[in-house]
Amino acid sequence: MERTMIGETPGLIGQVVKLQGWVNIRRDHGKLIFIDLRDRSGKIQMVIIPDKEEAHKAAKEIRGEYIIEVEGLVKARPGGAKNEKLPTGGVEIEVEKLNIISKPEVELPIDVSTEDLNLNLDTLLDNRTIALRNDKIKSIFRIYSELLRSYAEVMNQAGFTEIKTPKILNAATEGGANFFKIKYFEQDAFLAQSPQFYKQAMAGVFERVFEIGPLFRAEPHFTTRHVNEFIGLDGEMAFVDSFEDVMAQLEKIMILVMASIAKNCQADLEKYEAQILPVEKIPRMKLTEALDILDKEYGKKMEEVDIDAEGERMICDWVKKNHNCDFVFLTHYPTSIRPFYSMPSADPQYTETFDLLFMGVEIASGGQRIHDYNQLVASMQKHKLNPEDFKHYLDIFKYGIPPHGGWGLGSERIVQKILGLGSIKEAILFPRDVKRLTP
Ligand code: AMO
Repeated sequence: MERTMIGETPGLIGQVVKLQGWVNIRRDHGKLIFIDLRDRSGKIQMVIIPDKEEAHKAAKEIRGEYIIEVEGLVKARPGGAKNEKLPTGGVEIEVEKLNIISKPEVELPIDVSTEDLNLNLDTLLDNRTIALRNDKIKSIFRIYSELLRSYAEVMNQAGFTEIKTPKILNAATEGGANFFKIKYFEQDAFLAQSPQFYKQAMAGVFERVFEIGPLFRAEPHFTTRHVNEFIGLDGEMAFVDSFEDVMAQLEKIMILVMASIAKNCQADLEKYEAQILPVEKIPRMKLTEALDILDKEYGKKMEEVDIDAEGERMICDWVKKNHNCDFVFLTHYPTSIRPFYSMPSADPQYTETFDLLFMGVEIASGGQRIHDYNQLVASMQKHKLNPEDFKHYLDIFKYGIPPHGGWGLGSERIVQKILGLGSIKEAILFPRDVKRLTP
């Protein structure tokens, strides 16, 4: 007999089916044994009556997280679907045969059958492969999967070619000190902080490219929004008139991605009581305007033209109140705090760059890039970088490239914020932080 998925059972009343999955929980009522079984499509109640002697004997042995196979009759459940939120709440399985496929050797350290695990972050991450079996936690990664899927889909539709670029590099891409240096045979190498150079090079080949890939930052921070390995959703596009074109494109992408998640992950979002506000237009303001708002409305003064995590939260709060939007673009960051490849504005103290904030946190940075060879060499020198170290990158410009720009989006922060998770690490299967290299 072929395997049936639990989600299909409501349409199969009166038929005998074979199911395989995990035992969520077993409950005994007198001689009747009830088992909640789950597979990738859902969860269902099964009943084992004493008359089915062999199945009943096997069922008595069963505990939570046993992996079993059953054959049984799909029956309309007394009381119907109204007691249960599950789509399968209206049916149950009267088990005829039951086999144990695999079972835990030892007692599980945590009970994953409860709705909320209520564990502290370290316990949750230390027992990751087990905790991930919990329904509510699995929802995080179904939403994450939809984010990746829909990002790729909308980027393809917008004419972007998907690329994969190397993560072991001969130079640090983003400057600063937050790179990992590794031993690479006889020489030193760096783990990619971003696909910046390669995506720019490929914008000069395919016009529009995107990459979904791992990025590494040696940030010694213990915050709720930093990890040392994350997945970037990068985009780069050629023939832009200004960085406004880049923002307009990213705005379209975010509108479509958020709509996809809202549409395709309803049940998963509900578990977190998360609501996705439809996006139509993302407000834009200069960083200096944002700083004025912080000063006037929140009494917060920044010493330099820059914004910190608290300021980002406040600006998002202000935008939400005044524009009913969870997103905002802050633009024109000072040259001194942007990477050397950023296109300067007419006033060269500032750059044609932006950050995209979402529900209180920066989720993307981007802008127009310098595409003129001599201007780029001069900018490197200003940033105290040695052009000799960037020979291959500079070749892109030496041989000519159209005006271009792009963005880097942090995928995990998006999911963290949609679901209101306390830490970005909850949105990563196996997060890497300053102290954590396992599991
Ligand atoms: P930036 O350094 O701002 O820009 O990174 C882009 C986005 O990546 C995410 N991010 C992180 N997420 C989790 N943990 C971290 N430690 C971390 N660091 C960054 C954030 C951030 O907005 N090359 C440019 C992008 C570009 O201009 O195209 C860059 O890397 O969501």
